[in-house]
Amino acid sequence: MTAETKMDLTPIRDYTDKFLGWMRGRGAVLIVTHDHPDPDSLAAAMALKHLITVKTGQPATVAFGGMIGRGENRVMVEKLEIDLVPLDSIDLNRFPVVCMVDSQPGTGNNSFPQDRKVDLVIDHHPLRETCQEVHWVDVREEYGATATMMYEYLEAQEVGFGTKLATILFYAIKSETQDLGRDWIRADRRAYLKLLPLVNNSILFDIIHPEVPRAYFAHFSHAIHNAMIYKDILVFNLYKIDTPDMVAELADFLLRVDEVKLVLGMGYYEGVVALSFRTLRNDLNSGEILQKVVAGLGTAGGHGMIAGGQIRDTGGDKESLASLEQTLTHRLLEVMHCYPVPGVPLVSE
Ligand SMILES: [Mn+2]
Repeated sequence: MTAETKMDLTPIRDYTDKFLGWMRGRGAVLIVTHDHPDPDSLAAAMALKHLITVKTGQPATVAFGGMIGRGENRVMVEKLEIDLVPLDSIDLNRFPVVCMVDSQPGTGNNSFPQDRKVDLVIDHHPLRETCQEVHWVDVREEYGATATMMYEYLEAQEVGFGTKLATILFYAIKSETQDLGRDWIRADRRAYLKLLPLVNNSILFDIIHPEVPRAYFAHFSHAIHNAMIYKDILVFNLYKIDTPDMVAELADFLLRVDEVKLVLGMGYYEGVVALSFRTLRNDLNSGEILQKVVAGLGTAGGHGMIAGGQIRDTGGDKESLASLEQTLTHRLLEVMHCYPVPGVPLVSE
């Protein structure tokens, strides 16, 4: 064993022993992901389900809000047989135990009713006050992925798992940290390296290179053509979209523009404006910046270099969305102390 892979799992074993002991015999378990779940929340949920099933024998159901839109995620759910149901399709009273992964109560990015009790939270986003009401809380803000925490749980409990779950966990760490290039720590690298030999690389290839509909390219085209650059900040507006996670995908894509260090993107899906914020600067706190930008309008949260947000109860027509873009741009420039600065289009014909 090299120094890199060595780790004292005793505290994690003790903690997981305790909550598994508490859970044992309490009945059906519900595991909630954040809305429009990404690979990290899906992986964490599937790993927790596996852990609970093996260790307690209790049935566990994974439920999500929103939709699974992104091509990579759809291929992942299909090929890796990820078994999950929409949150609004189940009777919540059937579940005496509720767990939440990669999210926390009251963040605005999950659809679990706020007046209902959550028993266990596993997350790597900044700790929220609402977790004071939660019995079992493991929030490690420094971790790059919740999947890394779940890998450590399985390891500490000596629970074996197959190539499918290994591939899910590996892909989660890979995509969430962009191959250990963004917001990662040694623990993520350790889990990534330990999972690598267990991965089904043919399925992994299919996930990374999914077939996508023509509409996917239309979103790219819209974003590229209406993106505006203000100094080193790029803002784009997708207006109405059919897959909310397109905003995050395009935010990552447009962050590659050489003079750009910050990207804010927005898109409207079923009554909610989805926001994505990305930066290459590691001296900034993306979650806090986006929270200031949406103050009084919506909710936001995130890590150092990536953040997401939601604005509800807003018009979905072109004028309302254009005016919201103006408001958010103005606020972001003020937060970054560079208002006013003229905007120039990313591309000009
Ligand atoms: Mn995550």
